[in-house]
Amino acid sequence: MKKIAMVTGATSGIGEATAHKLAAAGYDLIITGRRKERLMEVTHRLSDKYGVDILELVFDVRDRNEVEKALGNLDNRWKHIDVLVNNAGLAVGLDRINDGNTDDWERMIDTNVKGLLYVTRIISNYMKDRSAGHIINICSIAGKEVYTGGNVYCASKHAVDALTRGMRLDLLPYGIKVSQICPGAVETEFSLVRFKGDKERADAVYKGFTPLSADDVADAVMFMVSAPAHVNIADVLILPSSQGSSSVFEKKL
Ligand code: NDP
Ligand code: 8X3
Repeated sequence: MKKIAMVTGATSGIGEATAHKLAAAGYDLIITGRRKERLMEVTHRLSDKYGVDILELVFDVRDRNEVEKALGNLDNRWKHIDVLVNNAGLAVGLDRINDGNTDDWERMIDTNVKGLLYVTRIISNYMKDRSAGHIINICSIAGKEVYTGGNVYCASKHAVDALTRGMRLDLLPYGIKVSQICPGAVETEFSLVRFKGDKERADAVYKGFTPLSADDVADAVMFMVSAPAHVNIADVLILPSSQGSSSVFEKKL
């Protein structure tokens, strides 16, 4: 029987690259995101190229009712999820705490923490029923360190780091592996979202060094899912060679 992987936030960046590599490895896919057209494009591209079956589910991970409606009644064929990649997430703003925009804070906490929880609660029960599965959370170096202006984004990713470890303990008796990947700077739509469409500011983030690509992170996902059953690659910090910490870069400008 073919394996099934579910990737949240597969309309761009790391999620899209991960969906691509999983499809290339023969996984049937459940892909999710809010932008339906983008999801359809990904589906067409991957099913044409790799002949895999793809179920695309359009929902906002922040909306518990939408998540439950989309995932709560999957048919038996699609419930058989072997791998869940909790990738959907974002940073909004880089303001110091005193200047922080409370709407931005809520978007980050609701997406990165509560959204991940809503999805995980449902899918982990499908995995529990089969006593098998692998959940990979896309955390961040921001889940290990903090940087100026990173305050709430870093807190949300520190929460993901704590949840990964907590989930690993909780799901251990059910044979479910839980891992996380903590990337440094990856050139995706991440900074465009963080700076609310300001392309110049977003592009400047990646000037003067070679950032990670979404494919680099997807390769780490594939490394994790390809490990033998008795091996859990639990936590991977992956940085561009020119990045020393969350805020220290060797740039040639
Ligand atoms: P992108 O902006 O390219 O992709 C983000 C994905 O998340 C999109 O597919 C988006 O889909 C989805 N998403 C965002 N909000 C929601 C929501 N409310 N409901 C459903 N889906 C949502 O950024 P990246 O690929 O870089 O980000 C992926 C993950 O990697 C995030 O968790 C991010 O925090 C993390 N990360 C990124 C790093 C970087 O430097 N780029 C470094 C470390 C971690 P849509 O808009 O269609 O809903
Ligand atoms: C994204 C990386 O350093 O911008 O998680 O927070 S960082």
